[in-house]
Amino acid sequence: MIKQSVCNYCSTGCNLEFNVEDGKIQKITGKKGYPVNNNTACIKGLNLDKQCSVYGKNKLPLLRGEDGKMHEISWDAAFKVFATRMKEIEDKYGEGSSAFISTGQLPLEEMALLGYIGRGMMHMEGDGNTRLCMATSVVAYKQSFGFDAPPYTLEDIELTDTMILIGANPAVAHPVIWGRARKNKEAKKIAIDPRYSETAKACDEWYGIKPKSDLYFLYTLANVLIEKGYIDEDYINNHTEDFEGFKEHVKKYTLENVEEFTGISKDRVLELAETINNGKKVSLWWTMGVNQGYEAVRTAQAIINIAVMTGNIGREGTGPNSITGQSDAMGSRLYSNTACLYAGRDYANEEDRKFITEVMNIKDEYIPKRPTKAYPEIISGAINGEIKGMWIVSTNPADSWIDNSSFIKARENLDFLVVQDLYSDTDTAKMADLFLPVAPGIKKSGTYINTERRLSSLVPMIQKEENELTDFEVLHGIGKAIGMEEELKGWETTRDVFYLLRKASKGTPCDITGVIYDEMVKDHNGVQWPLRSGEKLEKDQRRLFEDGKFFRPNGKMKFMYEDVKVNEDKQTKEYPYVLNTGRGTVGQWHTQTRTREVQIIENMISKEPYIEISKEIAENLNINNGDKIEVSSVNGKKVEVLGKINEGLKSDELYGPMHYIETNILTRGSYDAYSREPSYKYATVNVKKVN
Ligand SMILES: Nc1nc2c(c(=O)[nH]1)N[C@H]1C(S)=C(S)[C@@H](COP(=O)(O)OP(=O)(O)OC[C@H]3O[C@@H](n4cnc5c(=O)[nH]c(N)nc54)[C@H](O)[C@@H]3O)O[C@H]1N2
Ligand SMILES: Nc1nc2c(c(=O)[nH]1)N[C@H]1C(S)=C(S)[C@@H](COP(=O)(O)OP(=O)(O)OC[C@H]3O[C@@H](n4cnc5c(=O)[nH]c(N)nc54)[C@H](O)[C@@H]3O)O[C@H]1N2
Ligand code: SF4
Ligand SMILES: [Mo]
Repeated sequence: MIKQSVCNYCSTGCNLEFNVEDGKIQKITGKKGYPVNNNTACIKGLNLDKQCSVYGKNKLPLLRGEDGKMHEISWDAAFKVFATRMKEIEDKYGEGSSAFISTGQLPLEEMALLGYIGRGMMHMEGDGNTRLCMATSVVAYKQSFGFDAPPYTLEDIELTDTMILIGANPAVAHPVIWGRARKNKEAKKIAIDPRYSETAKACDEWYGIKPKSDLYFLYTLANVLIEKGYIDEDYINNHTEDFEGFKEHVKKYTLENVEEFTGISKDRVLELAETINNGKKVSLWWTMGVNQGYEAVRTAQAIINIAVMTGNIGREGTGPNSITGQSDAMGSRLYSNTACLYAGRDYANEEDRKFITEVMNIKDEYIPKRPTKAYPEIISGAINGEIKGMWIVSTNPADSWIDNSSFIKARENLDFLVVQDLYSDTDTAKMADLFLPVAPGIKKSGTYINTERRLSSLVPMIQKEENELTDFEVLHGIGKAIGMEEELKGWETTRDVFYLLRKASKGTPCDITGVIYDEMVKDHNGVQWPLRSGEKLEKDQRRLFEDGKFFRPNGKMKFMYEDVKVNEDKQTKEYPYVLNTGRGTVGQWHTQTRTREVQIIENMISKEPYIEISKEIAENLNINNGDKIEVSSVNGKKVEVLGKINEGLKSDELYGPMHYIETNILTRGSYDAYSREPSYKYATVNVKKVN
């Protein structure tokens, strides 16, 4: 039997066809005709059948006993322990003394239920690993457009004539999207990245910018575009606010200083300005090289400003386009009840609260009064004793958190740590007091929203085994154990929750009241939000702002800007190099808990942790490719890893793939002021050859 479902790795949201016979997945292929990935898929999606096939065999929860070891207990006992211990913590330390940390990797129905139980019923703080990833784009779009609204449709990649990629490496991180870009042979492709990345190599031009100098560069570029009159005055006059302020602001970012600050010569800035002006359909795409920085929101907004003032928005092949990361990053940021009230609503808005109580049948006392503490504040709260209970759902902060030794410190001060994961042997799960095992995506149902706002359906491919529960079922078990059975009426199935969320979206920019699940999402081509009640789904590709109306009260986009800040982490004699970090290979997914199950990926990658060093560092320190090196960081930690020479790195640059725990031992805890997203891609370090 052939069944269709969405891949639950990255935010591309490829749909796959699973050939299932005798309760086993025999073959996986890209779904033909699906608007995202027509027939294609990457190595991760094609090996989705390998989930929990080697690891993750335990189906019953584990509780740490007095002997310090983990012991199997029944699900009922586990739910009881959860409820009792969390209640004890609230009684002893007060409201807000426990927190959950969740993910952009669960379907939105599970996220919504987690938000209801955690934030609503249990009064926890609750944030997601999306804070490590998309928070910058969320804040940038919200301030500029009035809503967290990425404007594009993926077809814009094929329609654009000028594609500018800023801090994005889709050749590795979004291979199917990159495959579509490569097909657009006419488009001029430009990569702005300190590294000569896989994507930069495949582009027509590479701007090897100094790390974290993008804001200076973009303001200078904007200044040149304005001075040369390469702007769309009609668009600016009719659809934007405070362009004059922005124009004044960027005047001080002159070509004279640009090379010193950014490493890019003034001629090349001029060249880029000409390219933008010559393009009829210019699109600017950004990912983590922008989002993970100490002035990231303003950098993302500088990209937005350039696209809008040149009239490159709301038309085919244009846009200031943030690409998301995790499979449901978009769903979790809008529908999880963590960053905002359901459907992008506001906790502080009385009308929004009232509407949610009515349509979702949630009592007002179960709607939080304010947004949560952000992830960094949850971790620092645990370190300083404010947070005593923690529930980690589908993320692995022991590896992925910035300066990750601070997570160990946080853990040491917790009274109770619960980890809910596929695997009991992740670095985080190994520290848990209570471990809740769950079924992998191939055994459950729900809805994901991909990078271009498309809803698609996760469909169970194979049956669960005895005692195996999905996250949805675990959440229900917890809800009942805390005495909220009555409140969960109407939330029985993922389908129930989807329809609650659909109702909650009414009248918002992400309105999905017109979505009919079985006619549009499941076994179909998916739907991009919005689709309002009564609207027909006429096109597979829909972009926002075609009418020039934005979501701010006056309908206009607002230019957001601020002075460039000095990077506090300066290169010194002691720490003369810069550690950049990010994805390593197409096959490796984050902290590798899942992709380690796929033998062909394992055969291709380095099992031993490594950090790449520049040719110059290697020569100066007499390091050969594959030698052991010690890397020490400004954060006071050091690691021993293999040193791999990468000629595409700047002379003072190192690159640490995030897939190995060692990389985040070295990163330095600094954050963007507005989004609180960690600045993962810059820490000063030193290197030594280990003899
Ligand atoms: N194979 C694979 N694919 C993935 C993932 C995975 O783990 N494995 N993860 C998914 C997730 S959650 C995400 S968020 C995406 C991330 O997707 P990307 O953001 O594309 O990936 P990264 O490698 O984190 O970073 C992109 C680039 O930013 C550059 N960069 C670093 N500092 C700067 C800077 O100061 N300025 C500029 N302009 N560039 C800079 C880096 O050199 C790097 O090439 O990938 C998704 N896809
Ligand atoms: N240095 C550096 N660090 C980074 C980054 C970087 O660029 N550089 N990028 C950051 C970014 S963008 C991201 S998104 C984060 C990602 O960081 P993490 O979220 O920590 O990475 P994952 O390995 O995807 O962790 C997901 C966990 O959920 C489990 N899991 C999978 N499916 C399910 C499920 O259905 N239910 C449950 N309950 N569990 C499940 C997996 O086994 C795994 O343990 O890392 C961040 N860290
Ligand atoms: S590109 Fe992303 S969504 Fe598509 S198959 Fe690969 S991991 Fe899955
Ligand atoms: Mo991410």
